Amino acid sequence: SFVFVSEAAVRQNVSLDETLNFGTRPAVRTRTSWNAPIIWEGMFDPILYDQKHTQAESTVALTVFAVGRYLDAYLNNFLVSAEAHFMLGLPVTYYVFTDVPEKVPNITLAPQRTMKVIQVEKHTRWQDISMMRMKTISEMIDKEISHSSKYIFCFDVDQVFMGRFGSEALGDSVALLHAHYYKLPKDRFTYDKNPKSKAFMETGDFYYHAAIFGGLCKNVKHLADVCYLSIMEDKINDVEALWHDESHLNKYFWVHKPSRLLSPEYCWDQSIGDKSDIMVMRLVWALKDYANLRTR
Ligand code: 2GW
Ligand code: MN
Repeated sequence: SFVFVSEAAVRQNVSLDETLNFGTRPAVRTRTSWNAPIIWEGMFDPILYDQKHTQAESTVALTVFAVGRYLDAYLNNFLVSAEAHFMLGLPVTYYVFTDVPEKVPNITLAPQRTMKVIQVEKHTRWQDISMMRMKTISEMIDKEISHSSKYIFCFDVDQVFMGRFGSEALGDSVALLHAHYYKLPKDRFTYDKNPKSKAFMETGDFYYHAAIFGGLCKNVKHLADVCYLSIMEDKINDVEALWHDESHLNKYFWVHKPSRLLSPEYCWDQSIGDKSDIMVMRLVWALKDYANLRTR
């Protein structure tokens, strides 16, 4: 019946998300209270999504930062695996931000896929390396990305694609459910609880993971601007949110609800014991060598 629904959708030109099948994953939550879909394997017809986005000539930008030791540690595997799994069939532009452009690996890209390497400064504190991404993303959307790509996705570099990460993930404003929190009660969410921080929130909808966010350029630009301004206001007030940019991102998505949520299938931590909901690992956390990478 699912295939039938999809074929009918192609003929009748109904909106793509009307073909989502919310009944196929009874064990997990597939919609938010504001009716945004939460994307799990089995809910969507990948061929249909790809067809429609190809017809619509959707284009996608991916941003990733690899500064200091994170370049050697993660960038090559991230990019090689993205070539195998990320938005295959659609035009993709990678924006790689690094302090040492000449060290970016020379990867063979498929047709319609290009890479731009942009030099950024290496902030001394790792918290700033992470938080200041918001400023760079905002500037680059204005300068370049909004002129050439309809959608943008912003990624942490310490992860590896292992399965399809396709056009079903595209949406106006896209957030990711954090693998460690999607099953926990709200009182366990690690929001910033310091009233002095702009990221302060007492409760929320979900705990989102800042390792992936995306959407239409204008929406991600707004997100990056709001988060960056909040981060700077915290600096003036001499406070720092508990989980840095992730705390500000959670506050942003509490105030501006995302239109689409990605399940933890889109960013899984393989050290989690209970994998019962995970039908496919599309992207997994890379192993972290904290001893070598986080010398502060
Ligand atoms: C970060 C922490 C400690 C030491 C180094 C770095 C670091 C990060 C670095 O030396 N170089 C660098 O390029 N980064 C970039 O910042 C890189 O893209 C990396 O993926 C990103 C976030 O840092 P990461 O991946 O170590 O942080 P996580 O995996 O603990 O991530 C969550 O929390 C962060 C804030 O604390 C961010 O919100 C991140 O988006 C979250 O996934
Ligand atoms: Mn990370």
